[in-house]
Amino acid sequence: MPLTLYAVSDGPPSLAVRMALKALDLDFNHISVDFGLGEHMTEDYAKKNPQKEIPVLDDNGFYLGESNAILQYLVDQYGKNDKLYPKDPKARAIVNHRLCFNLSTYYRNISEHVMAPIFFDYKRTPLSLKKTEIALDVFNTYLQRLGTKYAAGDNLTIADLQLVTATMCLEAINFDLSPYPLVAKWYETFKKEYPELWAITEGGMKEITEFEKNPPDLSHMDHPIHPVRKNK
Ligand SMILES: N[C@@H](CCC(=O)N[C@@H](CS)C(=O)NCC(=O)O)C(=O)O
Repeated sequence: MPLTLYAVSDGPPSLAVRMALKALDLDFNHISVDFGLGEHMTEDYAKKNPQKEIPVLDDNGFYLGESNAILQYLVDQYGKNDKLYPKDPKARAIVNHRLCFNLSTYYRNISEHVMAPIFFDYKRTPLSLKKTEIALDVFNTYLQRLGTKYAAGDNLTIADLQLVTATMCLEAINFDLSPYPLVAKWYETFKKEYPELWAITEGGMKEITEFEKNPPDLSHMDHPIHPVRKNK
């Protein structure tokens, strides 16, 4: 039985997993989860992922949430080689580090600044901007110190897939990356060298750009955490 991915079309973690499936040339059933309808908040969905988050991978009854874990599993289980997720301990440690950096800091801060105010009743604030700028500055420093073409080495790895989808959120709102020249260069290199992967993420970016202009109406949603914007 092929793999099944429960994904959302504009969600960076979902887009990173879809890029990995493409890079690994794996067939999969693509189940689009409707975030606006709260399809991920049902008890049935919680059987697949008690965190009620998207994406979820189903490999023949083996359910896995958390996009970093999914990416690691896909390469370990199905990769024809270990390029996307090297087995050498030091090379792997750098990939793991960048994945943790993305989850704890980079995407977390970008998401708070860019995504949360689009979907819910949050504002972009000087603090959310500052946290985003610090995250970008740190990423720029990592690129400078390692001195490689990609985030964890000279080859593309799963860390780049996550970091690219996070950076895409910034492009979606026309955020100026020029103060972070190595981030800007790395991002453009990825687009140029992996157009078939970028096309997947670009599709999500177009949706976010559209939502930035016309925020989605989620006023019907009863979200357990996020304040829902009430339409005027
Ligand atoms: N750490 C998780 C985050 C996944 C995540 O937050 N996904 C969003 C959609 S992009 C979600 O499901 N949010 C649930 C909600 O806000 O109700 C991962 O990397 O898979």
